[in-house]
Amino acid sequence: PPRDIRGVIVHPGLLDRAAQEALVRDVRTLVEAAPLFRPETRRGQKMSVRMTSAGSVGWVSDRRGYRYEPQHPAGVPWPAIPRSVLAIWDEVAGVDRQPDTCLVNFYDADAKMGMHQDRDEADLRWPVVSISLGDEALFRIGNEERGGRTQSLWLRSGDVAVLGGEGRMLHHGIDRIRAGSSDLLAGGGRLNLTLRVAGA
Ligand code: MD3
Ligand code: FE
Repeated sequence: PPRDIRGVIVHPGLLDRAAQEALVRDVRTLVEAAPLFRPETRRGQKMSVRMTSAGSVGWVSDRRGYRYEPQHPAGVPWPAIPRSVLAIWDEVAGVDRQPDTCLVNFYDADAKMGMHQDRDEADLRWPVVSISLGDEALFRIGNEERGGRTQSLWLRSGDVAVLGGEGRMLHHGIDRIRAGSSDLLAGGGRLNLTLRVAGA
């Protein structure tokens, strides 16, 4: 059954092994068209997570800041969001609107993501759907304001989270990956796919 952690709805093991393998194949094809890159923060620090996107726009970050752009940094359009990924949105998002972007995050054994809010989308009322594949990740959920108490939980391969309503504006991050905890990805690591409505 789904778990509700302060408005963050987690569906543990929603995706079976075959569905996870199919997603990994589709993401591999996507990454061939739009290679993973390491974004830089506004302060010029390379992030440890490697990223790319699919959809009509994709998330980029550099010294000019965080934003959605219609092209990969290499100057090519982002590939389409795979049908396999859109089908998961349709199953869990609960809204009559399709996402226009899918962010692909790849974590190697040492990657992490600091606490942040997702607020680069034009309308913050649309939910975000997150799909975890590969190694387990220690996910931390905070508050709408910075600081305060936090709750941690492990996200495992095949888990799907829906961040909507009360959960949408909470600070959150990935403290660490449990390297070697999954054999889904050859070479190890973790993939996280986040589907969003970025445009107006
Ligand atoms: C809670 N990614 O890409 S996904 C991100 O596992 C991001 O790669 C993490 O945070 C990852 O922005 C966490 C789960 C998630 C995504 C969006 C959220 C949790 C969220 C938005 C609001 C609250
Ligand atoms: Fe986020």
